[in-house]
Amino acid sequence: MTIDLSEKQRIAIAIGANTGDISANFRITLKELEAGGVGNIRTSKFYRTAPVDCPPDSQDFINGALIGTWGGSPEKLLELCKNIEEAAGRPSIHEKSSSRPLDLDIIFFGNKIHRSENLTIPHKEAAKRLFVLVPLADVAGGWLFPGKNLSVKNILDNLASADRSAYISIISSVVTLE
Ligand code: PH2
Ligand code: MG
Ligand code: MG
Repeated sequence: MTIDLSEKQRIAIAIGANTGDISANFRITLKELEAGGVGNIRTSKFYRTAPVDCPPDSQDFINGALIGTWGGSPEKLLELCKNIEEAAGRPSIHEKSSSRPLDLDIIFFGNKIHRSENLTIPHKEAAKRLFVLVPLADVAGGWLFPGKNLSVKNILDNLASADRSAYISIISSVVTLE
């Protein structure tokens, strides 16, 4: 599918980290995204979440989500996110699910489905992960998942019923970042 870049897209990004100065890294991220061209940013609440499919002894994560607008290509947005991750101290080459001071995952790009060698949107795991869906529902609950006839909130509700205890644990772990 080609993407009309004459028009700004609504985008959604998941933000997460489990090492380093997470508050500082998230604060800097929001500034850098804005400086890099992301408009009208709105952020979710932030949640402490247990590591999912991570190496043993990984620390808890802080997870959130944000929405905004973007006038360039998905690849350019990915480049901006990768640059911000690297500036926060995450090596560009890393083991999958290794601990990280910052992870920025593009979840949605308008209602587009985008697949290239290094980028898949919607993010492959988004619809399966409570640590993505809970914060995403704060800012994009009604957003229809491209390729599915369900909103973020619908998918979250289904997953929350299937794993009630993990859901309760996340929603009762809202954190305040300085
Ligand atoms: N990210 C992962 C793997 N596991 N677990 C939590 N709780 N939060 C994350 O952001 C996370 C994870 C891969 O990116
Ligand atoms: Mg991730
Ligand atoms: Mg990532």
